[in-house]
Amino acid sequence: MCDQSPDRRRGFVFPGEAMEETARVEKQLQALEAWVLLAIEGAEEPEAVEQIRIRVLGRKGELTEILRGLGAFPPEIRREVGQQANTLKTRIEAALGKRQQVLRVALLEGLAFREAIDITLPGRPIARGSLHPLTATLYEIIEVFQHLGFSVAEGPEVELDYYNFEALNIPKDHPARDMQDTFYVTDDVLLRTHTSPVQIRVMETQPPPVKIVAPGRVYRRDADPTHSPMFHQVEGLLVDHGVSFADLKGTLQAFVDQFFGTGTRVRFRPSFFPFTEPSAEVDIACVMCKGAGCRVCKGSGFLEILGAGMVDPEVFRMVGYDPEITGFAFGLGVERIAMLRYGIDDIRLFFENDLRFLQQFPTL
Ligand code: 2NM
Repeated sequence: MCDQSPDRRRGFVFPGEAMEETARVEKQLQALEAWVLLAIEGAEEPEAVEQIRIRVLGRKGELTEILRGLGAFPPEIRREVGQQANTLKTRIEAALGKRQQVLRVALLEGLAFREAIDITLPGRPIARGSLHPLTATLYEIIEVFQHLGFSVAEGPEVELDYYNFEALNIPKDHPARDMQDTFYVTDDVLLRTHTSPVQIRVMETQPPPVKIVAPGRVYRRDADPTHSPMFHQVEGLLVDHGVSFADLKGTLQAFVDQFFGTGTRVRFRPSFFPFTEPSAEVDIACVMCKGAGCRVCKGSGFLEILGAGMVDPEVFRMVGYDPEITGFAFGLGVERIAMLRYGIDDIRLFFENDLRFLQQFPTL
């Protein structure tokens, strides 16, 4: 660009050469115009448009150089040719801007087309999870007792022998302590076989009155269609002055009415537990046959649902309570109640996580 003529290198055009030089620059401008506008129209990418802009209008661009060279012309010619050059520059800038805009719009339209979402299509259904039947049963049991004024207490599943047995007045030679029934970790550490140790821990740390339920996992060495080595219990404890067996009966009847339906008959049978005296096993009229006798209740018309009794004064003495205090306690198995409620005959179905089983409880 700089060697168009020896004179321009000197930065000066003599008046005698002006006509000739003007013609030369005008030709350059025409040549430029001829290809630039076509090139801009033909540019298919924003980047290509930018390349043209740099080549023509950049710091060392063709038109930039021409405009710079005009400084060497006498003023009246400079004005004439300069105007032509500036007009071309304006047209090129306009063409560049317009082409960039067209390409941008095309880009966005292409994007909008490719990424278009058909909002008229029906939505894909969202697979909805549901509560495990055991979880739902456990929550419902807890909720009923909460409405009766019981608070929820929890404790460790790995327990000391002391809390699981000793403090519950279960002597060393009691059958419940056999290796057959209990998972031992060490000589005095085990997996709790019931949630009673939670109640012992609560009584150790707070004075009467106590009114709690202790839900949770418990462990026993047992496995058949109605026994699982891990299962769930809810145990209840109420301690206060002047608590009677009538309070226990009323509380359990209220629970049964709420959970199994008002008017469900309840039957107390004498029983034995080391930690309660007197003790009872509690039956309800069979949920299947309403007491007539059927396969579920094995003809008896009744189903055993829990154990209960008046807390033995020996237990109160062990936790440091005045043995004159009174209280009742009860314990129920969540799996057993869920099996009765849903007519399930094998406890292992709860733990296999077979969707064909679980999906039969969709609204829980
Ligand atoms: C049962 C039956 C009867 C019971 C006793 C206690 C405690 F800690 F107060 F001594 N907690 N749970 C109890 C009483 C549990 O389960 C069948």
